[in-house]
Amino acid sequence: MRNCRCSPAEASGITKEPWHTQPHPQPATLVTIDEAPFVGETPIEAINSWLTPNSLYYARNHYDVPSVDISKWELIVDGIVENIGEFTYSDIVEMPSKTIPVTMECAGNNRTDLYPPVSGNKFQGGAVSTAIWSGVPLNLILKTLGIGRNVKEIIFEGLDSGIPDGHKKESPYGRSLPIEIGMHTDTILAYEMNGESLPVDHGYPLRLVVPGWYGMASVKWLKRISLVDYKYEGFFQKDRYIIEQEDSKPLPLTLMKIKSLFSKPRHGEFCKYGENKIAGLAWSGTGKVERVEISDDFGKTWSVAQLSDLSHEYTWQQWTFEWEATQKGHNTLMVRASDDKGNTQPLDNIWNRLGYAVNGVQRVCVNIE
Ligand SMILES: Nc1nc2c(c(=O)[nH]1)N[C@H]1C(S)=C(S)[C@@H](COP(=O)(O)O)O[C@H]1N2
Ligand SMILES: [Mo]
Repeated sequence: MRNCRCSPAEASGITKEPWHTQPHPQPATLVTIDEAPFVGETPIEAINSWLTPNSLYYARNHYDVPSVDISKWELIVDGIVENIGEFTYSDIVEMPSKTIPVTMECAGNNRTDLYPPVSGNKFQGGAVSTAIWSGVPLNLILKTLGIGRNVKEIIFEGLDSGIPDGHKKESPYGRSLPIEIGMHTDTILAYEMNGESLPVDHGYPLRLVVPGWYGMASVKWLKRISLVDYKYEGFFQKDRYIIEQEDSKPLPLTLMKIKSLFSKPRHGEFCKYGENKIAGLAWSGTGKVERVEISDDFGKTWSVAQLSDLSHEYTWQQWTFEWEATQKGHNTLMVRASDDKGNTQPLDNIWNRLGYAVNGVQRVCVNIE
């Protein structure tokens, strides 16, 4: 186990920067991970509030962002349906809507914590955000059209397309969901994000939002939805967003794993000798966050943190803890969350070639004056 994320040299070199006595400047933009197509993560300093402003919500684009002429845009719903659906933007916004706050994490978040390093977007911890989404429940549209017999999956196709790695043919970004997930009352086609019209980077004019799932499921810039009686095997279903396993079939990623983070203190910060109020966030797609624990002795003992009452089914929760620093100099703090389905974060990250679902216990190193 790597006890500390800073090397001894780095630890001894933690210097008293002027910023530590002043409020952190709030960066106004995303941290660029890739320029074309644009990929950006929320700056670590901004991951301290329950809701993420649209301008700081992480963005993960596989291809160039499509621009849409709304007067020509249409959503097609076809496949095994009694009536094929064609919806204009105004058809969609006039239907009964639902508003749900959701925490969404990219499956590649914290990929840079893996050792040996893996290829892929170099996300640190900022590819996770929370927004309040409004849109039409997908089941409402499907029920109106009439679902045919033997439907197994729903395929969602985006307007963005390109040539996936190692392939020759161009294909759109596409993903499928089991019919039961698509029919869940909280699976929505969203056209609003935090009360604003969906920003272009986040899927304007319409995107899928699948609460509890890693971000890849929530297809942006929707063009077509097809009901099928087979297993969809597109690139982003079969070749990506899977955990490869020795001697057995790859595991497709679905629900977000239990995870937690520190928003205060940050790695490398100074803390007081004695009482310090520390805080952070915890979330899980597999259940309700039930317990958050803190350790300052490399996991030998754990103390329970306070969880905020505010509890939406699909969002992260804030936690706080009064930490008594009894040892001057360099200290390592660890945070570990568990959910009500018995899932707990592992002490160490589980390495996988594509660098997904990294949810090992996070550590911060602090200096006590
Ligand atoms: N059409 C389309 N949908 C997409 C993607 C994409 O590249 N194209 N990226 C997916 C991935 S991997 C994630 S993590 C989320 C990110 O959504 P955001 O950019 O709004 O944060 O969108 C998903 N939906
Ligand atoms: Mo992602």
